[in-house]
Amino acid sequence: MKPSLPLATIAAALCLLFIDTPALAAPANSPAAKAAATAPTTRHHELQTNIVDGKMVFVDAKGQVNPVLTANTGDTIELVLKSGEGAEHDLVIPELNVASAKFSASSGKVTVRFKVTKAGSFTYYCSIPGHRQIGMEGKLQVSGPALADAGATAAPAAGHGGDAGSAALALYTPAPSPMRGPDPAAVSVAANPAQVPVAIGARAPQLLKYRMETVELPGKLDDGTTFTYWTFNRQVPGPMLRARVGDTVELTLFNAADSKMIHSIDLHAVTGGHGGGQHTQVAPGQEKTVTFKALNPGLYVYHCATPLVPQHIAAGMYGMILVEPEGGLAKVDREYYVMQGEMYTGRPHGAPVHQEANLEKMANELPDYYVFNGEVGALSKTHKLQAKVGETVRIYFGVGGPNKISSFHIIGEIFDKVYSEGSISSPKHDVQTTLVAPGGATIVELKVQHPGSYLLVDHALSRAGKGAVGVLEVTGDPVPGVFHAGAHQ
Ligand SMILES: [Cu+2]
Repeated sequence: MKPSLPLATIAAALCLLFIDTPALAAPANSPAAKAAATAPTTRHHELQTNIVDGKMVFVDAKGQVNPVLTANTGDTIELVLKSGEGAEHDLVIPELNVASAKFSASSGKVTVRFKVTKAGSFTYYCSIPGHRQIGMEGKLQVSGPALADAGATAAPAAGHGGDAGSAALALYTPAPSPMRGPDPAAVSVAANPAQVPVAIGARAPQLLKYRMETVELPGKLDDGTTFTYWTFNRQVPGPMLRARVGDTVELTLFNAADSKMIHSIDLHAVTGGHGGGQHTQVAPGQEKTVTFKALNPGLYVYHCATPLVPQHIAAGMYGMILVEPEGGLAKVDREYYVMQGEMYTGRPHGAPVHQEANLEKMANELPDYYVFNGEVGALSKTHKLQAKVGETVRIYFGVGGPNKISSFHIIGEIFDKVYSEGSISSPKHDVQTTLVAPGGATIVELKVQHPGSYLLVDHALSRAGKGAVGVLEVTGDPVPGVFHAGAHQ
């Protein structure tokens, strides 16, 4: 998929977070006259991908980062490509209609070979979304006259490389993802909203150690529809973390060995280091650790911060950390953990297929699905919220996004307290609907006073039809006078 201009612009802006120095090496100098006199030859280059100074780059056999490749018209160029850190990449030169096969730790080396027939300066880069913007690009300088027989700008040379998984020239046309049926291996990734860590209470600050794993896996998006989720701990949202103000948190992020992508974590509760994103860019099979002090109480979103960031978020990479104030929060009868996100898929909502992420729709903010806890039905079928009449329920509610604001509402209930924007200091009282920003959170509390099925929705109600519905099931006897159907008795 070739990023659209707005997408590339966003990605480039995000990459400013990570890139401190220009990615390109010094330009080559190949005098045209000398080049023209050189007989055509085959130029062999080995390029290995890696992460250098927080950037993704190509490195040649001499250790040169994003080397300038040189050739003369008529030469054949053979590129042997290997994923040094294990993540999936490719190499394309759209101006020359050159594209390698994708390569990763599991594919081994691939080879792309082509003949150059046109002089000029051409850009090679990785076409995996976000990778070019975070550093994976370099130049191919071709000297000499254009060849008279140049029909195409590149032509396949005879024979292919002998490496495992080798691939020859392919025209650069972004391949539409093939339609395939729902993945039979898909599992539910929906986080159980009742899995909330125990309250901190009144203890003194201490050191907490958390370990999380990023996992890419096929999950059930809806009945008969699956999707390749990218997750923290195989669930959406990722696990809720809980600390108190003043705690020191040591967080280790391990990226599963079979991941195709680099992943990371940016926690909005963290001061410094891009919230952790700067120092947790983790290649498949690796792990990285950051340590931070929880300086401010509140409810905070965390998310993957690897380009293309909205793509990683839309695939499920978000969660929340609660930082309790000194002395803890007031006791309630039940606590729940709910997050909203939107998803952009290649096929329409409800298609009985394995859905692929659609980055054009993401750039245009036109989601096909809105979900609570990762999948359609997560909170209306798989894990309903439960309470009994007379109990006080607290919901930790956040929006992963990546793009859409939620107008969070429970049909037939009123929030007795809302800690807007996750700020614990001073709640609002008696609220019907509360806005929650992407990358933002809120805490709502309600005492349930009448039995029934209460629907959790985003009150932008078209989104209910796209999946954003949950259920709070309240059991028990009605309180006289609160509500009954029919006339006053
Ligand atoms: Cu990620």
